[in-house]
Amino acid sequence: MKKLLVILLLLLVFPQSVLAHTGLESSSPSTDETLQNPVTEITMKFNTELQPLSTFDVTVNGSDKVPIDKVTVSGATLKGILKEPLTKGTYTVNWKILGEDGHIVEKSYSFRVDAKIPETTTHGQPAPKETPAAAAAAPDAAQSKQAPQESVSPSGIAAVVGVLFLIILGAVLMKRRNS
Ligand SMILES: [Cu+2]
Repeated sequence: MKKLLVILLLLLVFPQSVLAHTGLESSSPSTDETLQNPVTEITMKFNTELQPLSTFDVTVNGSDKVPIDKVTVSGATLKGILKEPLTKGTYTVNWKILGEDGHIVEKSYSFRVDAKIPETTTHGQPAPKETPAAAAAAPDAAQSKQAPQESVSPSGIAAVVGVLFLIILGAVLMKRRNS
């Protein structure tokens, strides 16, 4: 009984261990970014470590899935290499991660790519090469901060209700024993 009360007390003192889920901190490409260069990989940084089953997929213009070669999880980073570079369209990254606390969190964000694809059918003439200046000007790999958009999930509410129930149950049992 004493042990149970200690656990309940700890849950009350550190409620964030029950309520705070893992969330996306930054990504490359970032949310709503428009890129002028083809995108070859997607990297997401989260605010806690991720568990191995975490993954994501990418859709283009709200429908077709884009093939991803490999998704890797390393610490708090989720990274995927695309089979073919993304060149034109609105891409949506749908991530589904297993956080440090064992909760599944799933959300999505979008970015746009409007890359100039070199012409290859100009009668033997080589395609115009991109100048280094143009390449440097592209806002590639920007790690921009995002406002946390996390909401309390039903599992978080269930955890709080469960804890409250246990406290009331504990109090009732204690009272019975004392009387
Ligand atoms: Cu959680």
